[in-house]
Amino acid sequence: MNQTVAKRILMSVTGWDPSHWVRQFKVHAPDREVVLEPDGRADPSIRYAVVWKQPPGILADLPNLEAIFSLGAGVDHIFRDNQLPDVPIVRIVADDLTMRMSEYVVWQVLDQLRQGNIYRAQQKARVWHEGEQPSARDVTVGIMGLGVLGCDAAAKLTMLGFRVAGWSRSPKAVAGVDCHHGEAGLTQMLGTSDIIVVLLPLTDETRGIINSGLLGKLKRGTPLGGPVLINAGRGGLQVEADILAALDDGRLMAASLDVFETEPLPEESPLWAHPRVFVTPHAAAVSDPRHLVPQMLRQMRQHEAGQPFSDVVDRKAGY
Ligand code: NDP
Ligand code: OXD
Repeated sequence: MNQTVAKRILMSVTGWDPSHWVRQFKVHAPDREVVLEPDGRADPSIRYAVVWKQPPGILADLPNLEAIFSLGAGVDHIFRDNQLPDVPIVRIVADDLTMRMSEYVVWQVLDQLRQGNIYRAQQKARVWHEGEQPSARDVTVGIMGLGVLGCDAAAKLTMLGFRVAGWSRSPKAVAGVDCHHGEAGLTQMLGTSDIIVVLLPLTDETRGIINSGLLGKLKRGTPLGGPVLINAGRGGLQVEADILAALDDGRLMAASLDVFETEPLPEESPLWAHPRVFVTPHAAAVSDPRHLVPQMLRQMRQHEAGQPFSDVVDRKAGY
């Protein structure tokens, strides 16, 4: 096997254009050939697969695959394939992506605090009216998912003066954050938070977690006029019919949703036109190949030098 063949990478991407990624691999590793699926299927020279929603079964057919790299921080798109080979799955943990997600969270939280929705409507109607102005110190933000992204968002919100709580699967201690875990911990956090930010992975345990039961546990009478939901985790975490019902019966005042049960969000979804819903097209934190390709290549080189991969997914936990 010659050097070039030994360093082949398969890219399998559904839903967006992989050309920027291929270009970055060419710039940073001209000695590694990137093969775009459907080419490269069952190719014995492929050592790494770089994927976003790969067709099920294709990875199991690669006889010499050594690792799977996710093009996102989330890996639920990989686990939709139930014939995965037993090789490490490496996900994205990168400052660039983390900063983008915290920008989105801070943007949405501040827009709620400073009543952006109301002032935009007033401007449209040429209305000059100064509303109530709650302070960040009066507002508690509860973050579901205290991982890489949740912890960074928590630190930035704390710096802005918000009270911050968080919920994770295992018990945690995070400076400046009122940490919770378990069912009872979640109930407590929901009942004491004014804004809920969801940064959970989609797993068997978390699927559909944002449902009528959870929305019924949200705090009443918050300084913002009602509880607010911000979901930038995954659409599969939420039951959209339950969110709409909660918006309409007053359990929820507003929602910022970046992710949806079906993506792209179908044209007929009532979420598009709801006056208290802010929709973004799964754009909270984009994976930028300029930053992420060099990081993946570093991991490949480390592996080839006999070192373990970092940011490896726990298959049993599903994230
Ligand atoms: P991490 O794996 O670092 O953190 C996940 C957090 O969720 C951890 O705190 C974990 O708990 C907690 N968690 C997992 N399962 C449960 C559960 N059953 N009950 C309670 N807590 C749970 O992930 P990241 O922070 O890097 O990313 C989070 C998610 O954000 C990704 O999986 C992805 O879906 C989404 N994402 C969305 C993007 C977008 O553009 N919209 C961009 C990037 C990511 P513990 O600490 O105990 O392990
Ligand atoms: C991710 C995403 O998981 O962009 O990184 O959704």
